[in-house]
Amino acid sequence: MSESETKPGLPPIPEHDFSEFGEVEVNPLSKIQRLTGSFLARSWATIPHVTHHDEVDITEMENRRRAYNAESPAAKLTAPVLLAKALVAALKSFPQFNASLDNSGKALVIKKYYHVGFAVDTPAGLLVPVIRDCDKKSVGEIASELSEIAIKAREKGLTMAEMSGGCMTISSLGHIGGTAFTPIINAPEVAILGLTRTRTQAVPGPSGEPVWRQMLPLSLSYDHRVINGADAARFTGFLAEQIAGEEIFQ
Ligand code: CAO
Repeated sequence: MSESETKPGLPPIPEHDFSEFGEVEVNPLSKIQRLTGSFLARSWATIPHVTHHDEVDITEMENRRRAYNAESPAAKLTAPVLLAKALVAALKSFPQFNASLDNSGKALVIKKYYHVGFAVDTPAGLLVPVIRDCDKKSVGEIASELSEIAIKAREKGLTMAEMSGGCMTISSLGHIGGTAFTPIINAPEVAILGLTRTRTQAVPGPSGEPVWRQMLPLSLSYDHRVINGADAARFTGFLAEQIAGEEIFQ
């Protein structure tokens, strides 16, 4: 199938000479943009995606995070790192998320390891380093590793080995903005967790009075061949419980 064709049976997108309409500049895509683009297009075209949106109260998590960072400034904790810890607990409780379809598409391979991918925005394009064995690492260790590998991704790029073997990916736009998005599943994984910017919102308190809480929006895209909507709603509810607790700081 050539670049200008879509799927078999569909007409190709017509080729245009945009200079007929006005001045243009043509910049070649980077190698990473072309490679990542082909993987994203493959996932989007072959996996039936559904995105479940939710928001979780991270007020207590933020208080604990600030206290942790004040005490241990060397390994600065950010929301995605703590979400990785909550994610590991969720993957243990919902094994269908820690899975991949086998090559025949007729069996589900459940993983007994917990490797988390993090989408990193680099000048050359999107890269997804994988942090291995997040169940065996402390939040401090995950924070240091993410910071180091994100710098390496931006300055030198990553090897395929550093981007392979992930169980599920976290894609965080929280430091930039947004309220929700549809992250594309990083196949052969079956789900991806998107984060956007935390916002302070009034929610009903114990007696119905408004109280101000910090709410983190979650956008969970999942492969509907493997995961049902009810599983996704339970999964983000479980993440909310984990985030409210202290265990994610271990
Ligand atoms: N709401 C508000 N602020 C947030 C936040 C959130 N949900 N998440 C992080 N932040 C803050 C951090 O606390 C930090 O603030 P301070 O510097 O004041 O302490 C700031 O944003 C910058 O964070 P960071 O980017 O240095 O670190 P991170 O752990 O939040 O994210 C990384 C690391 C590598 C995930 C991120 O830098 C990145 O590259 N994200 C892009 C992912 C992407 O492009 N996804 C889209 C894929 S689809 O095209």
